[in-house]
Amino acid sequence: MQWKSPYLAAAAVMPYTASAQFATAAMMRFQCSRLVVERVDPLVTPGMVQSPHIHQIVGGNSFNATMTPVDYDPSEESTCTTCDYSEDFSNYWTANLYFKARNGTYKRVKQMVNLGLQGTEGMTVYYIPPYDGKTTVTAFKPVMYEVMWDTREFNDKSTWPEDGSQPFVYSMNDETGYGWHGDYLFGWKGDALQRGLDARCFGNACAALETQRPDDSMACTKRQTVPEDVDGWLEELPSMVM
Ligand SMILES: [Cu+2]
Repeated sequence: MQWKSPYLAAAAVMPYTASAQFATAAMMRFQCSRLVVERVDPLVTPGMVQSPHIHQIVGGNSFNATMTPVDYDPSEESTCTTCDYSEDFSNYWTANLYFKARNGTYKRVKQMVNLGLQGTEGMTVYYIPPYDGKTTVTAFKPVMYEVMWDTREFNDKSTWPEDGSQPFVYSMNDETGYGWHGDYLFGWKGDALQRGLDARCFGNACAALETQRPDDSMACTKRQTVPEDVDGWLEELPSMVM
């Protein structure tokens, strides 16, 4: 991965360079703000608190370590969601990015909100409507997401490693960038997603779907299962404290 300053971007299935096209393509594109930052992963390490590394999670507030797919319905269990589309109680989560300073301490790099959207950290979620019989279709999965990091706080190169190497590391202690990953647990209420796709909803507001104001989505948060500092300078990556 190439590290770009002042912003870094990554998408679950798309390269960074494709993201500009998403902003104008006919697809659902919406903000889901930060719900919580914690070491929980109900798919990779179900029931485990804490999981081996830390994620930022967005979406429905019923997120927890034990969400058995199919049996557990986040749209029934949640009382709010951080997403613009208020019927989307899905959870989306991604590995966090850290800045590793010359003195060996770490600080989490905050995620930033995409062009035209409002929220707190989080990610941009995209859903692609079904083939309309006209446009060229490729083998995209219907959901993808994009995360951007605001690295401006770490622009001072005198704080970077002395050997000239780049200073960013993913929460799995991955300095190469190849290990970035995200996961997803479906939680749309009833047939809401199908309704939205059938109506060829576009952007983050659509007559076929219920939406909420950014103030409401940002007010939806969840306490960490195990409280720990995620914003200060850390001696070690949370992933390395086992
Ligand atoms: Cu992970």
